[in-house]
Amino acid sequence: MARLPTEEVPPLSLAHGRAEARGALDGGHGPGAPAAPRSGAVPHDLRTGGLVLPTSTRCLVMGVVNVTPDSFSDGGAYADPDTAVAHALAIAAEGADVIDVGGESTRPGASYVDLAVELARVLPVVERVAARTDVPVSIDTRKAEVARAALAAGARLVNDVSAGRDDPELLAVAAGAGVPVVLMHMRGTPATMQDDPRYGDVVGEVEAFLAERCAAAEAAGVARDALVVDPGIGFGKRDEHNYALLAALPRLGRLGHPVLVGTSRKGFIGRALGLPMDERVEGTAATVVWSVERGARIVRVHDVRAMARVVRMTEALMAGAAAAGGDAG
Ligand code: HH2
Repeated sequence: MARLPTEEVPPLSLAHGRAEARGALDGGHGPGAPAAPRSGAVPHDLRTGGLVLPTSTRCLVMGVVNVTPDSFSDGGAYADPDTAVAHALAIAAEGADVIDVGGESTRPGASYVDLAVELARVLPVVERVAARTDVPVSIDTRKAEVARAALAAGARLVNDVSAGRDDPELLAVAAGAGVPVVLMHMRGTPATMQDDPRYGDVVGEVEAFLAERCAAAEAAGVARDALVVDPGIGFGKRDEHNYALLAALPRLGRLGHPVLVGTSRKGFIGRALGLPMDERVEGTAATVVWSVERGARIVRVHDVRAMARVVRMTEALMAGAAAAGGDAG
């Protein structure tokens, strides 16, 4: 791996206090240098509400809080607001850098959730979590009205799996609030996306889509350095498409924005290992190592404590390899 000149590598900065703080790699025993992604591309940081999310220097962990009865891996577990708030605070203590709250399942086959229902699910949770932790809350929604209300309630990022296509007003809402936006690739809608997805060149098509959605977001007033791109693992993709996109993360990083990867507990892991939903933590860990090493700057995960450690260890290995001058073999 080529080493970045030191002046191109900004110092590690913490956006906020963390229970499992990255704490200079255990009191200085680690290699101490920030990890350079394999692609060599250094994405920008994200700024929101006075916080700097240091996506130029490390991979952040986005912890999932699904306030839904039907999400694919944890549906119903946190549907009650008290349970959802407690879970959000628990994953903050486990090392989440961002808490992603969603009130609509986007699993394959999921149907549309009414605005009033989605608002009633997420708002009490966003409000209470934002009041009780400094860890920024992101709102996982396709609806401008939900984004607007969640931002007013204290959310500081918007995560839109439709990349601003389902409700074009969403991009203007994010622009007005001056918050980062995750733009994700999806083929079709959750209801139909797994109906025989086909691509001629999945990487080229996803890359072109993300570039076009970034341009659309900028045209709507979103700042360039507020954009995050996401290949949308499992969203209108066969396993071979997921693998091709995960192999192409360095190329997607060259779009110039932090790349978010959401593999956690997804079906392709279950199919690779022949394991059910509740036994996919090791498979998820493998995908997180892979993604971090190929430049992902946010991983969206359910198992925060374990994956925060996986990310930190992967970055320690990368920094150690860079300090040693690359491949030792
Ligand atoms: N995956 C899910 C939901 N939101 N957002 C981004 N940016 N990237 C992803 O890969 C992603 C996402 C699906 O996971 P989950 O939230 O656990 O399930 P459900 O959609 O069924 O609630």
